[in-house]
Amino acid sequence: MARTRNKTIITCAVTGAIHTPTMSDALPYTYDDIARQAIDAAEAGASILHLHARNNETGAPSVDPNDFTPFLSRIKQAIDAVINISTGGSLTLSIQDRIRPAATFSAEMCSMNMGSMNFSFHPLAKRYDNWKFDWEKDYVANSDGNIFRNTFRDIREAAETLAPHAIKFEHECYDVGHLYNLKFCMDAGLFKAPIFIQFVMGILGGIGADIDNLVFMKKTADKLFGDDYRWSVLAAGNAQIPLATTASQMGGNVRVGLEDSLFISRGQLADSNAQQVAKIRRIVEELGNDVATPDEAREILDLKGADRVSF
Ligand code: KMH
Ligand code: ZN
Repeated sequence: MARTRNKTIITCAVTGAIHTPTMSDALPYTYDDIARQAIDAAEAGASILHLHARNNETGAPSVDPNDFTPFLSRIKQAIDAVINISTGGSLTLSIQDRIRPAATFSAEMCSMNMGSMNFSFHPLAKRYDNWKFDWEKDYVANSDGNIFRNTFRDIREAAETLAPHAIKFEHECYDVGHLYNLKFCMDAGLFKAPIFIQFVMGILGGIGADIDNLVFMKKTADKLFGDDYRWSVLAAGNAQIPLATTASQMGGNVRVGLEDSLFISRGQLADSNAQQVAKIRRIVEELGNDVATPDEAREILDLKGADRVSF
C-alpha cells in the first residue's frame, strides 16, 4: 500500500541578526534585497518567511517598524507567503522594543523565544580582517557578553500584548528546558493549541546540533504536548541542511535561510536564500514528502489568514 506523503512546511529566515554583511555578499540587508530574496525564496517553495529588518545603509539589525514597511508591502504585493516577524530582533534590546514590529503589522506569525540564555557568535570575529561596516566587528566580538533575555515576565508581556492580534507564535526552543518553559506558559493559558515549536539547534549557548539531541527534543515535546503541537527544526551553520533532512524524515517541518546558515554545502557560501530553499525542497520531495503551500501551512498551523494583517 502506498504511504501517504506528508506536507512539509519550509520556513525561510531571510536575514536575521547574527550574520553581518562582511560574512557573505549574499546576505540581504537593504529593503530591496530583503524583498527580492524573500520573494525568490517563496517562489522556490518557502511558505513561511521569517523576517528581521536591518538598517538600509549599514546593514545593522533594526527593530524600527519603519525599516520593515518598505519590504513588507513589496513582498505582500508580489507573492502569497505567510509573513512571520521576528521578536528576537536585536538580541540585547527589551521585549517591548522587540515586539513592536509584530504588533504594528499584526502579522500572521511572529517568533517567541522561550528562555533566557547566553547567545553568542563571537568566534566568528576571528575569521575576518577587513569589515565592510564599522559596527560589525564589535557587534560580533562582544556577543560573548550577550544575555538573550526572555524571562517568564517577558514572555507573558509579549503574549498578552500580541493576543489581540491573533498571531501564531513560532516558539523558538534552544534547549530542552525551553520546552518545559513553554509547557508552563501553555498551562497558564498564554498559548493555544496547536502550538508551533521551532527546535533551534547549534547556537552557542543552546543545545548542540546532532540527531540524538533532536530525537530527545522531539520525545520531550511528545511527552509534554501530545497532539497539541507542530514542529520544525533549524540548525545553525553547516548542520542546517543535514538536520532539516532528518527532521523532514521524522515527520517535521524545516527552516532554512541565511539567518541561520550562510552555506549551501560544507564550506561553500550560498548564493541566496532561494538556493537553500530549492535544495531542501529537492531533498524533501525526493525522499517522499510534498512541500506545503502557504494555504496548506495556514491550515496546518491554524493561522488567521493574510487578509487580517496590517501591511
Ligand atoms: N536566528 C535564530 C537562531 C528570533 O528571530 O526571534 C533565532 C531567531 C530568533 O530566529
Ligand atoms: Zn530570527
